[in-house]
Amino acid sequence: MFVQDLSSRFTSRLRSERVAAKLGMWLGISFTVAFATGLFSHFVQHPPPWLLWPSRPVNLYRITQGLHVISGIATVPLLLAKLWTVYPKLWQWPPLRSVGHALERLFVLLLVAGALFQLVTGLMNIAYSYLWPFGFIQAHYWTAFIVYGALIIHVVNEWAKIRRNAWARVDGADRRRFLTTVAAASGLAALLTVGETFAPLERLAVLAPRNPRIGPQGVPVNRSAVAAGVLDAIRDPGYRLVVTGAVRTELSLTYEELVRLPQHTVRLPISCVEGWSVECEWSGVRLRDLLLRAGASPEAFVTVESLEQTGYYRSSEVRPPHWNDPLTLLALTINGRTLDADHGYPVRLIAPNRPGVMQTKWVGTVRVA
Ligand SMILES: Nc1nc2c(c(=O)[nH]1)N[C@H]1C(S)=C(S)[C@@H](COP(=O)(O)O)O[C@H]1N2
Ligand SMILES: [Mo]
Repeated sequence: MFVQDLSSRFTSRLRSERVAAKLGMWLGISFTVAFATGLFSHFVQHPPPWLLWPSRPVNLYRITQGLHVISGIATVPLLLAKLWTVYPKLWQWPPLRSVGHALERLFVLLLVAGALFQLVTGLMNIAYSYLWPFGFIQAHYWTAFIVYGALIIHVVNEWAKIRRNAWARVDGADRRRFLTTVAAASGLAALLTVGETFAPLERLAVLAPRNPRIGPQGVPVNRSAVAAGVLDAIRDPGYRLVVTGAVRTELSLTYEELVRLPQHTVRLPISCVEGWSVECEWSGVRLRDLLLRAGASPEAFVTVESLEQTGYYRSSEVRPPHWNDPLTLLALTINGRTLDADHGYPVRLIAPNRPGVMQTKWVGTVRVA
């Protein structure tokens, strides 16, 4: 019986093994950057008990997380081009030649499905549309291992083709033009987003969901005081900042007492995990000064708790390298003005080299473990 291999019906001259290999190499780089920076972000937010991240360099997390989101965005044109280049293979005949071939195709399927899932849900996440019924963070984390594992298997399986093609010149001006166009689209996507974290290019950030200058006091906000349900608690004249737990002397300070303590000024960024970041000038009380005054051990683990009653980010852990750092403040002002309710009035944590989600707002309690 004659069976036609349908994959031969696709005749675009732009498709070639070498074009596919080049795109694959670029994707290998962007996926590696995204995977490495993603793992870093995960272990900064969920460190095992023995892991003490340094508080310097001040901008490290800002850079790695900016790279994470921007490499994801730059991947979109690369992945679409790669899928267009190789999709005739979907119709190859016979579809499964052997057990080995079946497994190979299964891993390619996992790779493609997983990569599309990461990009689509990742883009929806940075656009603040949480339309799916599962937890983004868990799904994004575990799918990353599936995708990266399938990628390694794919590279091993295709190694002969990669060696043959990846460093060789692409033949044909039309194919080279195609690759240049894809690279330009990828670079443009990155360029139109990078301004959400790199201030000099802020005006180009038309693809960025957050403009780093728009918000109360010129700084964006993810969770407002109204959304967090803290308006009554932060206006309560009975407000006290309490330092408690494993301390020699518990402290309970009114807002006026905090204002009268020695104030320090620092320049530190808010680096949201969703990619935007903005540097501000903060002033307030050093967390270290309060903890040492309360008699906490310099090795103690500390938790900063918000007046917010529920919500994922109502508290965060501050380990010794961070709270001993003189730059770590319980801030009372932002850019020279009393904190807006949305930025954490009366008191918010600000520390160097730390994700935005761990810069707790509306702080009521500092608990020493
Ligand atoms: N209590 C509390 N603090 C919080 C949050 C929150 O939801 N609750 N959101 C965090 C997130 S995700 C970020 S990016 C920063 C943003 O700070 P800003 O609103 O002052 O820009 O606050 C963090 N602090
Ligand atoms: Mo954030």
